Amino acid sequence: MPEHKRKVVVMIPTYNEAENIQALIREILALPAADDLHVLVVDDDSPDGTAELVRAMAADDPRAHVLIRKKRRGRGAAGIDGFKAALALGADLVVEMDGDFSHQPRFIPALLAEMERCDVAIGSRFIIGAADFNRTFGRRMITWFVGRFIRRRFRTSIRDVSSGFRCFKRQILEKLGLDDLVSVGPSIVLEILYKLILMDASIREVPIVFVDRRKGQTKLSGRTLIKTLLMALKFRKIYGPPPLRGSA
Ligand SMILES: Nc1nc2c(ncn2[C@@H]2O[C@H](COP(=O)(O)OP(=O)(O)O)[C@@H](O)[C@H]2O)c(=O)[nH]1
Ligand SMILES: [Mg+2]
Repeated sequence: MPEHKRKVVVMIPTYNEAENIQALIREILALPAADDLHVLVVDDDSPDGTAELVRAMAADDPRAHVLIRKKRRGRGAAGIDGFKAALALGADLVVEMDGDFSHQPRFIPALLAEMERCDVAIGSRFIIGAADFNRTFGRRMITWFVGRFIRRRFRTSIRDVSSGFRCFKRQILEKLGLDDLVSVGPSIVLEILYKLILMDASIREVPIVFVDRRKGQTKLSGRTLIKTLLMALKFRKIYGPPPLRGSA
């Protein structure tokens, strides 16, 4: 057992999650945890008032925080600002997750427990004990094909390469070079994974059950998906090729 309570910041990028966010924060902050749990919502000035709802909670609970970004919108840019803000809050561990209940708070304790053994724990849909539920068949197929393609390209045996439900050690985020990341959109998830592979970070997967978003709508359009894949093709050029699997 660590002597001091680890400070854990759960970082949630949001765009129009007013229908989900308050219930989600309440569930996270009610988790039984030996750690000092905080939630940081990174909202891109959502027109539906997501940020105001979080601000109201933050006024009553010092463990709830909100960062409002008024500049360029984007899941990636928000994530980068969110990681930096989480480090500034003094986080020992940073969890990233979606704000729509697809990533269920009940899996956070398993991610945190795994951090005794790794630098990064990924909430995975594709290992024993996990499941990818309630999405359309088409969406599941896309995730599967993208995963197959990315695994080869990144030369990794990680099963769920596109999971955005992950926990990071502070030290690994500090080493990652957050200022140099190029993704503005959802390709950030893949870009960070690629950099972790190049850094030879120790990564472990923890089974989760992924469910469809509870309320509201996805922001991932077909166009964004294609843009994300095209970005993923560039990482080898930008950062160099991945090490051969099994090499020392
Ligand atoms: N800050 C911010 N968050 C975003 C943006 N786009 C999506 N998100 C959030 O990223 C998470 C995943 O997005 P979602 O639309 O559910 O994508 P999907 O799960 O791939 O269908 C959710 O919490 C969204 O609110 C954005 O442009 N800015
Ligand atoms: Mg979602």
